[in-house]
Amino acid sequence: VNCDPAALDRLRRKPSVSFCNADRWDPLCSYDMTLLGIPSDCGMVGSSRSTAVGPSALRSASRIFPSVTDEDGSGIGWYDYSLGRAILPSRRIADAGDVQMRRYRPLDSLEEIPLHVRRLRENTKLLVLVGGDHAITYFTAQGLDEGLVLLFVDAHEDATAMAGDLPHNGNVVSFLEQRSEISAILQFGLRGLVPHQRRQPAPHRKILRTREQWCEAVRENRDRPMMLSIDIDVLDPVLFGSVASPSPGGMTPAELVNLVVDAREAGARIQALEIVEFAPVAEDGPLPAVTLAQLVLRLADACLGAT
Ligand SMILES: [Mn+2]
Repeated sequence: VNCDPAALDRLRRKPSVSFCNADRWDPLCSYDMTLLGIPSDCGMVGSSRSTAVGPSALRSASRIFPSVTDEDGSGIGWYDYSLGRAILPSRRIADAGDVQMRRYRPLDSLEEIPLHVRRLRENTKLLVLVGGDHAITYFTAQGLDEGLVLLFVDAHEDATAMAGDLPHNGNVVSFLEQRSEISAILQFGLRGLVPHQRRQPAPHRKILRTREQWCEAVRENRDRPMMLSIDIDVLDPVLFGSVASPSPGGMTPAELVNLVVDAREAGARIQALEIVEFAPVAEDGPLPAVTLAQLVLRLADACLGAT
């Protein structure tokens, strides 16, 4: 894997449409938020859908929310009627394109992910990573700071037994549990039924069932760097069905935003917001991608907090 920054920058695919029409990422500028697409489906098991189209579907839908820039280069943000206030006001947003997935050498592409994450964090407060299947978390987390706390919001535990050298979207948490640079894994949103003999979590992995437990666990870890990994199947599939493994029940988009607001108010310093498992197919129509585009803006606002 080539570590030269300029060579790494050339490896990212430049999309024809950027997220919300934002500027292309430039190493000489600084940003509040940079979006990176990771169109991997290497870790998908048991679904005919693919997460490889996630970033491009999101970008296309986001065109109806164009970002507008002031004379000084900062964004003017968006007014959110449902919140009754501006979101992402004065925030500088960039789109860094997609990690290039090489079909014949997928492992090379996956192993480059931490390098891209480190590179983009040099001039970015909040990195927004759009997958891709949930196995990418194994690689994105390696690009963040030592002692990382992983906030893992998902309908599923993703902790089945490890098999082989690389994670898939059903066992990525088992692999993440083994990484010494991750100090805690806090899971929220689990639902549904599995066979009763599930593995016990490692001592540093906590399954949180209530908002109070969530806030308390975030508060205990507030001095550590954090990454928020959201499996979009945590939403109710009636409201958002473009996922590989829908599970009945689940959150509304507004509840998900409020969960992140709670985390920030409990002191979370979120370095990266990751959204995975978006797997649209043509018959879903355009609505899920529009829902997700709005949600990405609201979640990023919740992570960054007041200007
Ligand atoms: Mn997952």
